[in-house]
Amino acid sequence: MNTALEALKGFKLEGAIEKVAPFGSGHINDTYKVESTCGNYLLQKVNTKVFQNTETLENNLKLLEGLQSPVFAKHITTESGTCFLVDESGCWKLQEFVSNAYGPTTPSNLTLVEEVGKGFGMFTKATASLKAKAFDEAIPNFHSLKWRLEQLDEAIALNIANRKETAQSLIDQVNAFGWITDYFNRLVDRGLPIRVCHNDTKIDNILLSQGSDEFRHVIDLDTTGPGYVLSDFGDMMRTLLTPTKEAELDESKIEIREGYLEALKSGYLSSCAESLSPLEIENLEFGGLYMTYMQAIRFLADYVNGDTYYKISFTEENYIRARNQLTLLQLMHTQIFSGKAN
Ligand code: GN1
Ligand code: MG
Repeated sequence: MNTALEALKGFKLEGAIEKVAPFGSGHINDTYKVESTCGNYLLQKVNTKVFQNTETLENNLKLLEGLQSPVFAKHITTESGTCFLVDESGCWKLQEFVSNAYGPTTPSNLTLVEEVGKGFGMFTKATASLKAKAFDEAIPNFHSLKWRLEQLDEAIALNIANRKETAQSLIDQVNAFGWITDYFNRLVDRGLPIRVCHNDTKIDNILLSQGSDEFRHVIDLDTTGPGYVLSDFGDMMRTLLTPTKEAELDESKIEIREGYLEALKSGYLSSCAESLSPLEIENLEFGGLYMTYMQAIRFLADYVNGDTYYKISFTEENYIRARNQLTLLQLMHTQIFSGKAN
């Protein structure tokens, strides 16, 4: 906590700090709620093993800030005018804590899902005027399925944690969905555009008003950069259609609830349909399969590697997460996509 207090000194904050306490449940960065005499803030310590290029983070966030859009929460700059502060203890950023707002963690009802869709749709619309080329990828190849598959192959070949055998049935399932890569490549060949994407549109990365569930802000902007609409719509499908959390122990609770995809799609398109091409709109549902597949591969590779990337709270957590993504993917395939591909 001392390092957090030290970092806070580098930001343009007027009041005296009263309290700093851990906040939220991200898998990568550490987040703190800061209470001060002139307001509350969210301080984030960026994981620099994952985000190795802090200059890229700075440039990308500046491009978003330039829009002055209410879609994003306001960042507090450092004494030298940057959004990120790099000191001996790491890389930090500070944003306003939005009062009377909350970050949903489970998609509890249809209205909430529609609102989340609307909010991320507002992100798509707000960023449509920006050139994707102006952004650099904060994590190179972040949403490249080809690269994610190569990483899994490498993890299996090295078998560092000696988990290849326990992972085998999941590896077989990944292989059985190999057609997803071909389907994606065909969409790219047909002209699927690269646009500015958030690249982490899971349910946790949005703020809604307490009580009314009205959209307030899109948060966790570090992965924003070039991408395909499949990533942003797909990650919402991955986290909004089933009531289960990623590490749900009871696999039988994973389901695609009736009406949820329609609510998500109608919320999303109500904000940004005019910013999307017909090819993008036609293929939104495939995004769910694409992102759920990629997330299964990422969790599985981390399990095989011995849990070096995602924070875990019990030994088999990455295995369970990968298993659950594959179960969800199977449901998406049969209930949403059957007849369209394969
Ligand atoms: C990570 O940091 P967090 O929890 O918002 C990850 C996402 C994954 C997600 C899975 C930089 O997001 O890509 O989809 O976990 N972020 C990074 O829950 O790897
Ligand atoms: Mg994130």
